[in-house]
Amino acid sequence: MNHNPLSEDWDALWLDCRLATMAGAEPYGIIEDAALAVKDGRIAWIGAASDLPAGAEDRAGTVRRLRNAWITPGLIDCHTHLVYAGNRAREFEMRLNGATYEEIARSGGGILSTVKAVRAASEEELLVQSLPRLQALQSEGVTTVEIKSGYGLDTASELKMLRVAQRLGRKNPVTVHATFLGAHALPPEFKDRSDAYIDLVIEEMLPAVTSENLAGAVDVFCENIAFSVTQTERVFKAARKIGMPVKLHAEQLSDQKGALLAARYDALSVDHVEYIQEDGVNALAEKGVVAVLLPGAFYFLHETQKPPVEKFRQAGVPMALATDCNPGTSPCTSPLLMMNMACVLFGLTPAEALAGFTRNAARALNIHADHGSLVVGRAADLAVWDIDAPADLAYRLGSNPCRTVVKAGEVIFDR
Ligand code: DI6
Ligand code: FE
Repeated sequence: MNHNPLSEDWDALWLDCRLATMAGAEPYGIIEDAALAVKDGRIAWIGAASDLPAGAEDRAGTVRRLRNAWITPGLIDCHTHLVYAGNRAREFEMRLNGATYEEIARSGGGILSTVKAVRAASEEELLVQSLPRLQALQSEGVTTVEIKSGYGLDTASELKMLRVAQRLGRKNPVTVHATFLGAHALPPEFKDRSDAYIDLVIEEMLPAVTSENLAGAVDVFCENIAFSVTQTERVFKAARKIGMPVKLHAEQLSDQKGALLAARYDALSVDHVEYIQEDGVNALAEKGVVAVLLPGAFYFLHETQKPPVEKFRQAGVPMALATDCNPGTSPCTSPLLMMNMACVLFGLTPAEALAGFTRNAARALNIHADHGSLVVGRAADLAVWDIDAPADLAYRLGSNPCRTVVKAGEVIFDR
């Protein structure tokens, strides 16, 4: 790496590299023997090195030669619950020793055990416990992450979770998109009173979240073990009233027709969607709603119903991927493993898997005008990989070939 203090045109020039731009018609948008220049956190030049203007190296403050490494857009994890306290390894062990969900729930396990731990934790403790999960994502090239609330289930605890999510974004070189998921589960104090809890979500939690500007979207778990389509629509109506976009945990365990509702409310995404039917797929296609596939939960729960990938392809529904990092059904902080599972379990191609963590994940967060593909003028969020081809990223099991991560033009780690 050379540093030319005199030159001010570009902040950095990356040479001897290959680019998977994830832009254009080609699956990867590959540029071989490439060069990429960065200025003020944005991509200033991109293309074949042979097309660089004369004296390009003198125009760059820093020149980095990558010895033919690959550069992709920084990865975007568009669906996580990574802020939480405690863990659920004990119930995992109970399950593998034959305990039923009921026995686990009766012994205090399940989602409500995480709720109890989150309510008991201070904001600092939540931050300390969540930071390593964020850093693990960053070590695999993640530069943008979505983080949901949903383990507080009372106003103070939901706000606490979202403040932690926002602080993680301020204190670390990663962009955090926080999502309010108050309607994630029914808290014990509202047992058998789910409509009253939705009243609390709409009348108290949502106004408190928006008054502190703690979230940019609203999500609901629409499922027979969570909230109905009618209850979901009440939350969506409240979100629409204040101009907040919506997302939906939909059709994870059954076909509740949540995707139809989400499409009617122009949702950014519907997530899980293993049980979505033709009507739901067509509704998503009509409105350009992204289907976020979450292979981690499918695998961890030993599910058998797969999302209709071929129907999504034929209908032109963009497919994103995410870790769904959460202590109960997807204790995972590896986008690379998710890419592999999406290919092996769901039949995505490696190119679709990488698009799932780049341009389509960007679309699921409505940031695709600026992120998720390498195009001049867009954010210089980059991941540098020691791989032979982009397909390596979904091919490998358990190794991490990420060499360097760049956030807004700044190298945030370099192996
Ligand atoms: N679907 C899931 O799989 C997780 N939440 C959701 O809406 C489960 C969260 C947990 O078990 O802690
Ligand atoms: Fe989730």
